[in-house]
Amino acid sequence: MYRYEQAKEIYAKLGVDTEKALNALKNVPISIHCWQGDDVVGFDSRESLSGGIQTTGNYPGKACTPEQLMADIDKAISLIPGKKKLNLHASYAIIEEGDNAGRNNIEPKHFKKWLDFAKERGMGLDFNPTFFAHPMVKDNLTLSSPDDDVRKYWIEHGQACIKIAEYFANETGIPCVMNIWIPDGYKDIPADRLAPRARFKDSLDKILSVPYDKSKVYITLESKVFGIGLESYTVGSAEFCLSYSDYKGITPLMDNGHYHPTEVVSDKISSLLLFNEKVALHVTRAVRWDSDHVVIFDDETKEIAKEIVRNNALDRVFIATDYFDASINRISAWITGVRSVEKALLFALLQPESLKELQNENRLTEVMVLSEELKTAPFGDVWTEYLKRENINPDYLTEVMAYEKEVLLKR
Ligand code: RNT
Ligand code: ZN
Repeated sequence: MYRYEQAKEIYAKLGVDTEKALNALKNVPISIHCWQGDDVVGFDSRESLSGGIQTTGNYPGKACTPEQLMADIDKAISLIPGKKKLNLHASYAIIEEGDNAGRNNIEPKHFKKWLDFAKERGMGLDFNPTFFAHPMVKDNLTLSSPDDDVRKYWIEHGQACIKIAEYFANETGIPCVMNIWIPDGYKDIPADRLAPRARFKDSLDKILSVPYDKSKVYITLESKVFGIGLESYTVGSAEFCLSYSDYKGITPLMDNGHYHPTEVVSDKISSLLLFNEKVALHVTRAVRWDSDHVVIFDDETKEIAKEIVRNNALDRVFIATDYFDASINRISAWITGVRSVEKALLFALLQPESLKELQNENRLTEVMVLSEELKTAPFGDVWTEYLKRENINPDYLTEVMAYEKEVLLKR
C-alpha cells in the first residue's frame, strides 16, 4: 500500500485527520526574508552591516544586484511548498542612477520592481524600515539618539516606510506587516537608561502619527535583549516593546534569538495571544547567542508551531523567517529554513486535540507517552505527500547544486 495511505490510518488511530492537517498547512502564509540571499547587504548604502548583527562566512555566489537576488528568490521559492509572502527591508530599494533619494525620503516608486516581482508570483509583501548599516546611525543610536537631526532623519524614514507598506498592501490586495526594529543600545553599563527609551517612545509616536489603514498595514515592534557591541543595554527591550505595543495598539513581534538563552518564545506566545489581536514572530535559530543560524526542524521550532496550532491561532500569528548564513549555499539555507518552519507546523497539526483534555484530567503520564509516541509516527510520509500535492521536488539539494554550478559560481 502507498505509504501515505498507511500513515493516514496510523494517524487516524491516534485521533488525527491527516487530510485536515494538509489542507490547513497549505494556506498558512510564511513571510520569507529577502536578506538571506545577500548577507543582509541591500542595495542602497555602501556601509557594511552594523547594528550588532553579523553574517559570517564567504560562500561563493552571493546576490549582488536586484536581478540576481530576484533570480535566487525564484530558485528558492520554486522549492518551497505552501503559501508565501516576501519580506523586504528598506535597504533593498532600487534607486536609479542620478536619483538622490535617501532613506528619509524613499518612495513607493523605489519598490515598484519588487511589487511587480511579488504580484507576478501571487505573493504578498511585508516590509521593514532599515535602521542600521547607514551613516546616519550615530554612536549606535537612531530613533533614541540625543542628536535631534539623527532622530529626525530616522523618524522620516519610519514615516516614509509606512507609505510604502500601504502601497504594497493596496497594490497586492494583501495586508502588509511593517516591522520596526532598532539596534540602539550601549556596550557597557549606561548612566541613563530612561532618556534613550523616552526618546525612542517619542520617535515612535511621531512615526505612528502618519495616518494609515490599520486593516491593511500591521505595524509590529521587535524587541531584543542584546547585540554585538551592545551587550549591556538595548533601548528596545522586551518590556519596552510589549508596553509600547499595548499602549499604541500595534502588534508585538518576538524573534526567538532575542531573549536570554534559557528563555523560550514558545512559552510566551499564549500570553501574548490573550492580550493581542495579532502576534508576530521572527523564526530563527540562536546558537549560544543571537547567531541567526538557519532554522532546522528542532524541538523549539516544533514547540513554537505547537503553540500557534493548538491555540487555534494560525490566522492571528504573522510568521516570518529571519536568519542569515553565509557559510553554506545561501539558497539551500533559505529552503531548509522555510521548509523547517512548514515541517514544524505540519508536525503540530498532526497532534491530537485530546492532549488538552488529558491535561485537564491530570492524566499527565498519558500526555507524556502519547507525545513521545507521536515523535516516531510516520510524519515523513505525510510531509512527502504534502510536497507531492504542492508539486515540489523533495530533492532540493540536487537542484540547488546544479544552480550553484550554472549560476552562482559564474558570478
Ligand atoms: C536583528 C533583528 C532584525 C534583523 C532584520 C534584518 O537582531 O532580528 O529582525 O535580523 O531586520
Ligand atoms: Zn528579527
